[in-house]
Amino acid sequence: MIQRRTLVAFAATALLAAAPAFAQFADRTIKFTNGVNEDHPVGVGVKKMQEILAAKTGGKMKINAFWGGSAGNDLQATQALRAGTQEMVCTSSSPLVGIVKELGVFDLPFLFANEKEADAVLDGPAGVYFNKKLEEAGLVNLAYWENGFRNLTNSKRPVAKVEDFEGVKVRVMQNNIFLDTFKTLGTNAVPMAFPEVFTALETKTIDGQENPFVTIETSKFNEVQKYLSVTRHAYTPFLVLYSKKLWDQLSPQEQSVLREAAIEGQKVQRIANRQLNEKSLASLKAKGMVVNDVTPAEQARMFAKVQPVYAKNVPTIGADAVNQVLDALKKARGK
Ligand code: TK8
Repeated sequence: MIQRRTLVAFAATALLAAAPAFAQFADRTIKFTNGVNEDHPVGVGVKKMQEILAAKTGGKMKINAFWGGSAGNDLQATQALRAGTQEMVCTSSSPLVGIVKELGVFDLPFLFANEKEADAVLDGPAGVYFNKKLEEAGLVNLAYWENGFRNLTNSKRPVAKVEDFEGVKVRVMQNNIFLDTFKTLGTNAVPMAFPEVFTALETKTIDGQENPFVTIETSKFNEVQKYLSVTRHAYTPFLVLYSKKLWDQLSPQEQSVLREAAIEGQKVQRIANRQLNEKSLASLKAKGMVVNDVTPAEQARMFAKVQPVYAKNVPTIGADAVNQVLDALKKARGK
């Protein structure tokens, strides 16, 4: 009996060995562009994806990653995905509102209080809802990764209360809601693509910008910015997008390995990002930035001041999308 079983197992192994290895996978080099630099935790996520692809496809599927906006900005890359001339991009949701207006909900100021709330929204039915909208626009979202809570930096003056925003020239993402928010707060807001920000700060074309600590540090904005304000005014997720046109040409096995890789990448990326967040703040201080905390009372005043941004933009985003997120938030807050 034991002998027969052993024989059957032996035959099965022999059969597997005889089949051409990894036949379900084609040789593919996937172009994956990033605005952030490779030392951002997105680099940890991409590396994880590369390892999984190497192991599960016998090295047939590879990711060729580009960093620091060296292969164009996120909006250009996203359009290339839609046209089917590039496979992947990791982008903030914000520059994409012209393509999927519903994503604007993530741009509403002071919407999320912490990462737990963001995860609850993105990893639940609301996340699926936005994925569907993206897919209708020719974009397959493999996973939500993290940039983090955004904070203001500038070279003009310490910003700790509402009045301090007045007249500071701040770069915002190419996004109407951010433009509206920063105008409403009193700044002179200028939309600009991310790869142009460092030089614009260096040449004083603009006074400031806003991004999470980790992105501020890995993009070296501290070299050209003096003041950092812990405003935490928005959490705009990273989307890990694949061109739908090119996705539809993949075999089901290729698709499932890519999905798995992006989700495994998400796990290590989020952990790395959260571990680095406080370290980056300390390191930015050590490198000479003046850090201004924003008290909860001041944050509440900022929130009150930007209420018109909600009134003006919610109709454009659509009640459906806003309610998806608000419902998930209510649940996450236990209400
Ligand atoms: C990285 C961008 C960037 C974003 C921005 O490509 O534009 O400020 O926060 O970090 O997605």
